[in-house]
Amino acid sequence: MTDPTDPAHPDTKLTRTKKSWAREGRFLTGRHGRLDKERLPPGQHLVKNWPVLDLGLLPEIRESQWRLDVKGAVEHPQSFDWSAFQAQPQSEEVTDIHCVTTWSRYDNHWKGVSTRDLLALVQPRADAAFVVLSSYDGYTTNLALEDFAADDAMLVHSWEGRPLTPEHGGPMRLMVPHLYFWKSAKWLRGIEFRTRDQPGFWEVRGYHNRGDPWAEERYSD
Ligand SMILES: Nc1nc2c(c(=O)[nH]1)N[C@H]1C(S)=C(S)[C@@H](COP(=O)(O)O)O[C@H]1N2
Ligand SMILES: [Mo]
Repeated sequence: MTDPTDPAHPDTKLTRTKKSWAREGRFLTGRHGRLDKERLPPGQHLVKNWPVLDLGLLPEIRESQWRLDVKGAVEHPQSFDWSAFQAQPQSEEVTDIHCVTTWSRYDNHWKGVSTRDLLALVQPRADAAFVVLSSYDGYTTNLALEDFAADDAMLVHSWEGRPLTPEHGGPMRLMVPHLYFWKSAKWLRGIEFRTRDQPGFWEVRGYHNRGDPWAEERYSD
C-alpha cells in the first residue's frame, strides 16, 4: 500500500490541478477580515446545489460494519459501533459550507454528536493539542484541538432531516463550519489526539494547515 499522505504518492488529475492552484495562488483576492454581517467569505460564490468533492473513491460502509476509533492522547479511548454512536447525546446545527474550490452553501441543517460531547467523554490529556482524522477512503486531515472543539463542530449523520448520503460521507462525517470544507472528513473512521501536529492529505499538497475562509487561508504560502 502506498501512503496517500506521502506527497510523492502518484498524482491524479484532481491532485495535479489542485496542487497547481496552490502554486499559483488561484482565487486569492487579498481582501481579508470580515465586515459586519458579511456572510460570503472573500473569493467565494454561492451555490444552491451541494457539489460532491472527494478523491473519487466511494467507500460503502454498512452500519453493521461501521466503527469509529478515538485514540491517542486521551484518558478514555473509545471504539464506537453504530448503536453506541447513536446512543451519544444528539445535537443539531444550521451552518454554512465554504469549499476551497470557491463554492459556498448556506443553511445546512445537521444532526449528530457535537465534538464537545465527544471530548467530554474521551477527555483529551492536558498535552493534547492536535487532532488527526482518518477516513475509510484513506483520506486524512489535521486540526488544532481548539478548532475541532468549536461550539458548532459535529460528527454528523443527518442532513436536512435525512441520513447523510454515501457521496456526502455517510454514514458519518465531520462538520467544522468555520474552516474550509476539506477539514470536514467524510466517512470518518478514526480520530487521533496528538501532542504534535501531522499534516493530512491536502495539507502536504500545498493547502493551508488551518484553512480559515475569512483569512483566505487556502494555500500554505
Ligand atoms: N474522506 C474524505 N473526506 C473528504 C474529502 C475526501 O476526499 N475524502 N474531500 C474533502 C473536500 S476537499 C471537500 S470540499 C469536502 C466535500 O464534501 P462534499 O462532497 O459533501 O461536498 O469533503 C472533504 N472531506
Ligand atoms: Mo474541497
